[in-house]
Amino acid sequence: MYEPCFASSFLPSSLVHQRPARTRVCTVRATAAVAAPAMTAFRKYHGLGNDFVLIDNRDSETPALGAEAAAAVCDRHTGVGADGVIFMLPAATEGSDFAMRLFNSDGSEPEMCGNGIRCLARFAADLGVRGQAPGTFRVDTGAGLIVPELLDDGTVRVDMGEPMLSPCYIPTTLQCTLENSYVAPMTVNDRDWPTTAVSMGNPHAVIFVNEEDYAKLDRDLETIGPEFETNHTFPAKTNTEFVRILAPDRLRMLVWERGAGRTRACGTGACAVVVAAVLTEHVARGKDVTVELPGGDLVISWADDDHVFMTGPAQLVYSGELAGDV
Ligand code: ZDP
Repeated sequence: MYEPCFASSFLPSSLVHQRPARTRVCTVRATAAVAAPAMTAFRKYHGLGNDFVLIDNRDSETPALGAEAAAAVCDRHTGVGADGVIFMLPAATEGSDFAMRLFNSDGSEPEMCGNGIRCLARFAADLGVRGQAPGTFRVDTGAGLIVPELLDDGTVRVDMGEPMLSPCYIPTTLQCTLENSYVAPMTVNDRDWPTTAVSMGNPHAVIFVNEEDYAKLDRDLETIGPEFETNHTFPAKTNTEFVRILAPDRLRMLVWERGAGRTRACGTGACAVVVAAVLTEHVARGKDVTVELPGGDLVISWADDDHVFMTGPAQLVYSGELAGDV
């Protein structure tokens, strides 16, 4: 387990010679580092089994790992094993506390990550980072400013901002617009799937299915998932959620993530699912909806001010150091 020399610095001492801005380091470890390969301190967290390697990168605008190294870290046999790697970067806009960037497990870079930002908020709190408002962080992301709040019960509630429904912004060529009741067919494996496209900063294709199709999709997800992910109607690829309506306030979803495949949970996906369910009049606007994911439940509401709120857990798994040659 990694132990920093000083509580004020989360940097591994082996990196200090490259990062003079943070100075107070015990001599022995700094000397030893000259011969050792560069090590990068990390902590691993998960939100409902959607797991991430988190790196404190506030001393540089450039992520400590490139896309290829991040993908290697995510490998479950030769790396740490994760669905993505998340970097806490210096604030990018006035009034924010820090910025988030992440790589999916295949090395692609998404705009946002719902489970990941809950983990990032927990990570920041665990490192002693203080937001400008107590218990709340203002985070710059590729989807704009996102605001997670640490609740007393240990869960994290996130203001995920407003969904985007305009096809050109999602981006999709499917005309899931008001004129079409927000549903358009996506053809995959010779079948037309009624799809609602929603962006939570990142693209989502939401498909409501019956119990029988849900079970079959679950069995076949590894083969059919990539067909949705790379469908030509989503030029930036897409995350895909298959959803069953269990009750007006309870949905169950299965997810195939862009760049990460089958995951146990997807926060932006759960938000997109509730937005799609409101648009298609399956659930009510402004009410808490429980979304059952393979890894557990998230509570989502699409509030009257258009912002989507997501509440769920984020847990520390362990701390460590990445070897320089991962
Ligand atoms: O948009 C994408 O490429 C997603 N794979 C990003 C990750 C989304 C995530 N699962 C979430 O919780 O929102 C982390």
